[in-house]
Amino acid sequence: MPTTSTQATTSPQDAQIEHDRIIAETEQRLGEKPRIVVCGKTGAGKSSLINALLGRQVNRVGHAEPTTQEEQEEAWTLGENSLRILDVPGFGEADKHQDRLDFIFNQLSSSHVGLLVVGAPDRAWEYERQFAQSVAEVDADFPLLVVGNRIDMFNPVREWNPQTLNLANPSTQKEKSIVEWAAALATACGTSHVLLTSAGESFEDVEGRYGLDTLAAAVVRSLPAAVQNAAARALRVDVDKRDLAEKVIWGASVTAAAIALTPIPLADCIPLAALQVALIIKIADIYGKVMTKETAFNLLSPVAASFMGRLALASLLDFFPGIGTIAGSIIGAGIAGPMTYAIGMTYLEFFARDNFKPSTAEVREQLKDNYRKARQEGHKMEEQARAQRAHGGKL
Ligand SMILES: Nc1nc2c(ncn2[C@@H]2O[C@H](COP(=O)(O)OP(=O)(O)OP(=O)(O)O)[C@@H](O)[C@H]2O)c(=O)[nH]1
Ligand SMILES: [Mg+2]
Repeated sequence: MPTTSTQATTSPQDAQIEHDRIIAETEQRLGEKPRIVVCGKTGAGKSSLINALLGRQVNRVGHAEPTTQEEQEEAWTLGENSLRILDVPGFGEADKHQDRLDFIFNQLSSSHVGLLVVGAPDRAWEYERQFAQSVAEVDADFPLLVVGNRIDMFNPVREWNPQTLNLANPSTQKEKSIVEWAAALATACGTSHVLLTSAGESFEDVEGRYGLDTLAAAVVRSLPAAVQNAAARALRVDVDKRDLAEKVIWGASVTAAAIALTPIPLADCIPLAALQVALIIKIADIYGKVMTKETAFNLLSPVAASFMGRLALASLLDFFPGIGTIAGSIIGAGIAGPMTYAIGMTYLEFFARDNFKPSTAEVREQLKDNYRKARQEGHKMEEQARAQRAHGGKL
């Protein structure tokens, strides 16, 4: 029976429409233009490749010595939309290697796709292997595309015709060398596929360029994965922030319990209020907001203000059952700890949702709920406060 090919044939126009759609959707979902960071050893041809992709000579290209010394971001127009592409100084120079890596790893969190450019016919891939491995360790799903550049440099060097190059069915010595090199490089970098390019001997060498459209298409195809990864990353950051905020709140609550180990009359609760103001400022800081003492203090109203005797004590008693009577109100460790904890958790919930100005009604509702939960931890806070005091821990 004759077999029919089921392979879809996509016209260049359809491919372009699809790319436009993916890029536009990515930008919308990320809330910013996708950013591609181009990394690799010095001399691999990163700057040359960017110039060729952009069709503009934006980056300085070197000859013998390391060239790019500072990062440079450019707009990369692809069809109707554009991406951002970042050139960074190369790694691999003994005295600067670690600094360069640190810089690149700092850029990863604000980038969406990485290109690891490797210059052919080099086979010393230890730096690249380590780099790809470290990226996977830092962010397992970060899309890192490995690009084998300068493939025109395989022997015989003069025999370079990008138009007739056939890497699907290699027959010439050059084609076979390229394919064998790419397979070994893929293994070294722990990837299944290497994109092969030639940026040309110089910017003017337009005829010598190879693989740039395929590279651009691969970058576009990696964008949906980049969106997913960015979302997962944001979630991880949120979890990290919450973890940190909860630790800070717990620490402040134990300190509050320690302050009140010798029960204090309500009227003398200034140290507690100060501690809670500091706590609010710290939680806001974790969520990226600079808050003044005044704002934090106002936020604590009506709760903190109650401590200072500014509001009716009745409202405080309403919030925190167990304080005692209005006349003889004193705050002990079993109250001060949970109270602080409830205040911290209440503002954490607001700040995590970007609400830095909750209304009094909102605060009251949350606070009551959180205080009920916090009281169950009151004993633990008091125990830790006593242990802290016994060990001479500072308040
Ligand atoms: N023949 C050939 N030469 C290339 C190719 N790509 C880059 N080169 C040459 O390789 C040298 C280094 O290129 P750059 O683009 O400066 O390399 P880089 O990776 O940006 O290097 P640093 O900025 O030092 O990190 C230059 O002489 C380029 O002309 C290529 O595909 N083929
Ligand atoms: Mg460069």
